[in-house]
Amino acid sequence: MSFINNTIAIATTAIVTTAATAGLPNAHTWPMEHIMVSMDGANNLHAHVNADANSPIEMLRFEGETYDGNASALNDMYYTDQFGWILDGIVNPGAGNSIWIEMTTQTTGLETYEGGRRMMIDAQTFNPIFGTDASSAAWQWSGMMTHNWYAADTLGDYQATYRIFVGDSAGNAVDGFGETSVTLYLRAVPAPGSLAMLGLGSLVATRRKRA
Ligand SMILES: [Cu+2]
Repeated sequence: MSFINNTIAIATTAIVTTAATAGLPNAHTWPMEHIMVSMDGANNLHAHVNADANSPIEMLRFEGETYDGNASALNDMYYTDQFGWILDGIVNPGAGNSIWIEMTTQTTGLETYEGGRRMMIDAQTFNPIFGTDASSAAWQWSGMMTHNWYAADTLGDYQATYRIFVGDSAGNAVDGFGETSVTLYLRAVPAPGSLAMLGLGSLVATRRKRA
């Protein structure tokens, strides 16, 4: 696995929107919110994200949409792929090792499914990760920009805290590297048009009753 500085690549792809693919969720309604993972000269990892408890990333439900295959886990859920893991600068975990991200605590009801590059949603696995559906709490990160899918079926605030460390191929922490942690904040919110839609629905129902 090679870890390279992909900051320049991100700058050029950030302005490109994704194309909707039939049967898959659509990411193009949100800007990216990157979790920047870096390594200093003493081999200590660092992570930075701008979204905090006061500015959580919103999860939205898209009424009437259904998704195919593993992506069907997002059906009728509030979801987002806005958060993306990205390397910042040169990160060298050593031959055979990689960066592992382990969910240590999270709000009950928060689910995560594996994503990838937003330009290639049809290549994403949508496998449950970070403990969702009894999956491992630890996820081996490729080092490439990865936008995982966060989902919940209930309105409200959610958060998840992750341990970020250098591990071998089996996920065992490797000596000589300093680990770090980061907390992501999310909020499941009603869609902007949902109240108007409710109003329209009740109007139609009233008319039917009178007919
Ligand atoms: Cu991104």
